[in-house]
Amino acid sequence: MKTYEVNFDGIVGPTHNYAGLSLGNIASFNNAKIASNPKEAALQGLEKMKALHDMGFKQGMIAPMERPDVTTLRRLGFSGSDEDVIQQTAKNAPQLLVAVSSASSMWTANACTTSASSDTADKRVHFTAANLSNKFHRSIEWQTTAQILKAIFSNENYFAHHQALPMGDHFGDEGAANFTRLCDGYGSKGLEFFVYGKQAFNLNQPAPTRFPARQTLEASEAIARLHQLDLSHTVFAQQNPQVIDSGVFHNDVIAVGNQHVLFYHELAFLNSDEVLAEIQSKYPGEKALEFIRVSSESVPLGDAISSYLFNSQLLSVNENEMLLICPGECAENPQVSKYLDSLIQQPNCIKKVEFYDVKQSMRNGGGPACLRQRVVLTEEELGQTNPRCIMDESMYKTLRQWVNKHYRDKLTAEQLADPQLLDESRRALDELTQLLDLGNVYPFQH
Ligand code: SUG
Repeated sequence: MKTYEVNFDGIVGPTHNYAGLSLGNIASFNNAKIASNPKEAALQGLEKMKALHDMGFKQGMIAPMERPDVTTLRRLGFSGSDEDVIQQTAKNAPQLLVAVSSASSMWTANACTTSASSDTADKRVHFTAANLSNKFHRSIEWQTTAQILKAIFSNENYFAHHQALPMGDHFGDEGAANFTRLCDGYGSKGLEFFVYGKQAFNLNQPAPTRFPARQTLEASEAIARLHQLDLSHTVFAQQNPQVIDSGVFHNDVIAVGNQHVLFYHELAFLNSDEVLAEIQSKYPGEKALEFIRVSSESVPLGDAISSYLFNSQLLSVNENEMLLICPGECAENPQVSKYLDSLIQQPNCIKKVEFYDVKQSMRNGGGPACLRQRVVLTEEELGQTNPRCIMDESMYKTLRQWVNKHYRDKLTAEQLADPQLLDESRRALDELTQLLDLGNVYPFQH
């Protein structure tokens, strides 16, 4: 049966802003407090989705969160009308208002980990919403994320949904940003490649010292158990602590894989040779794996991080050719651009590179690959997926109009206290749930 890799991109929410909330994410810190343009951010996201759809890829979308998150503010002791809650928070805890207003759910690579049905024992597609417990502003995403995932993939005969892992540092889970599936074809059995930042229960192991390790080995192991993955085809590898301390807060900032290809920076993994040998020996496919290693000499680590070269989408155009969708910043960086020119001349599968402008997202440390969750679906599973959440020409036009109608083109931290923003945002999301046929997934709808 035909099997697809469907990219589900996050629709950027109406409160997209720059708040410097993510320690260890250099772009988030560097751009803290500049004014954002939510309308432009959402349109940039839609353009990328539409471009992939036009190239013949299956493209889906995931709705944003209700923000500011008044429910969380109430849990933290603020009371009165919704307007009162926001005003009190703005006055007494402005940093908290900023955090509960983040549109960070747009980076759906972190929404969950997804396993393909050809890799799970019960032959269902499995989803675990990520607890994102390392960052407060992201730890409040998972409940709504889980609801939205259930509204897209509702048939339990095909789809299994798990609760997020327990909150706290020991089971810090950042979803598919630290997970790669390697396979001959999307429908074949795959190799599960989990990358973690530290071991939480074993403090004698290497770990970053400057910036946090957001994914633990223990979390990755729990996901593998929940998703009933075959451990003989599963690899758990440690990210190089040095790169985390340099600003590589997720593995997808330093490596990307697709089918039988792994494109990675030579500093990405601890004990790289052993990791690659284990992948090689556990690979269930028949194709020869292609490890495309990028040296520090070709692309220094700093350039890889600032350009987000590895946060690109690697897509199969046909049996033998792949396309790399890079952020525009890669074209602007002379060293990276030179490297990409040479990459497509080398004897490997990557034959074409295209650049997309996702600057609004990039300023918060989110490139093309952060903006999408990959879901491998057979034709039959795709037939069971909420059709309104799959992009087509008419949905693209509808969503563009929806963004143009509801979104502001400038937002600063001070404006987050404007009670009208909450109303605007709720009106927009209420309409969106109808457009995407999601039912009532937001607290304000209950
Ligand atoms: O979690 N940035 C996100 C970026 C996530 C990128 N995702 C992947 N690499 N898959 C984060 O650090 C910044 C928000 C702010 O500072 O306003 C933020 O949350």
